Amino acid sequence: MRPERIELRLVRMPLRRPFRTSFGSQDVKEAILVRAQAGGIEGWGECAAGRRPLYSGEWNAGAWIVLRDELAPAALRGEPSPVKGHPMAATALEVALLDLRLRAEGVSLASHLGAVRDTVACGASLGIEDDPDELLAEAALFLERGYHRVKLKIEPGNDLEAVRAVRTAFPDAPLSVDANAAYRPADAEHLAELDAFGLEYVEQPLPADHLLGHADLAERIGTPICLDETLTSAAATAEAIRLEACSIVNLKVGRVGGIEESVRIHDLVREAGVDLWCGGMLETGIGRAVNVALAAMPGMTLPGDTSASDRYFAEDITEPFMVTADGMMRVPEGPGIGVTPIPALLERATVERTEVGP
Ligand code: OSB
Ligand code: MG
Repeated sequence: MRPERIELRLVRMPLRRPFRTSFGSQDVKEAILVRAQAGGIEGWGECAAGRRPLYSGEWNAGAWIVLRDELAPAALRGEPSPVKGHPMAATALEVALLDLRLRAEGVSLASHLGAVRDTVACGASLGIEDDPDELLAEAALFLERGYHRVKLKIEPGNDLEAVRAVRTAFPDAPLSVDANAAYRPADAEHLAELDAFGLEYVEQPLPADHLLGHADLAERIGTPICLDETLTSAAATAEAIRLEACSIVNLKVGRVGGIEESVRIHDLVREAGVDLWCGGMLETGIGRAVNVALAAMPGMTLPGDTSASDRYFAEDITEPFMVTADGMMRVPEGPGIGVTPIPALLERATVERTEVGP
């Protein structure tokens, strides 16, 4: 469906609590939203990039230009874009156009994806804390709320003690850790000390391009390895599985360049019998709706990083996503992604807006 109009918006929302990972700390969520219109219908997509290129090479200022000057003009002309890279920017546009089409057809994204459940099990990803008591309090909060898994961000110097404290307080809780690429192959012995804590997995211990490094590490530690940053496409995911660089896959639609690529990854991971779950990038309700639909697919075998809106924001820009007492979240049922920005909340969050020319 060829769009008649495309608008870009940059939204900024304060996070309720600073979110610190091995690559940095953020206290504000900033995201580009793509709004595509045709025949009186509109579709929305969210770009997962942040203010700075720290998780991957994409960042909002760059994504804005590539959307404004390349990706969106090509879509308005009804042409494929020749642009390489920029998967998060491309995803935002792809989702907006798909949302538009599915709304026109009256089909939900979840049913388009072949989703098999109407609620999904939620996990929470907790940032690094300077105060160990704060981390314990955060872990307690989410476990009491019924979240099905708590993931702790780690980095060299902020790892074993923090994990030990949480494990001691919650001997049976499903726990995992995420290093966001902060370790090196020489840290294998140190990482093997995580084996004592009965973790579900260690996520992305080594840099993204260390495919063989992860395969070697997997032979030296007992904790299963889950990959995130490394898995940028279906091809990369297939190679990681074949090399046994990971036994668990985190799928993020923005990291892999869109819904179509996500479906390919889902299908091949399922075929390989490897565990799969849906990651997150602190999305607003627009991106969260997509994640929740993906998390409802049949190959998703572990709880995702799909937390309630109020875990991130005092006020989301859509109707808030909520987690029930048993740690579950409803999959939107309406056409397309099933949610839209609430105009007053969107206006309040918008810091920049532009209409794209063909
Ligand atoms: O590595 O999964 C990650 C957030 C930003 C960038 C990278 C990651 C994360 C998270 C948060 O872990 C997941 C979420 O709650 O959205
Ligand atoms: Mg991760």
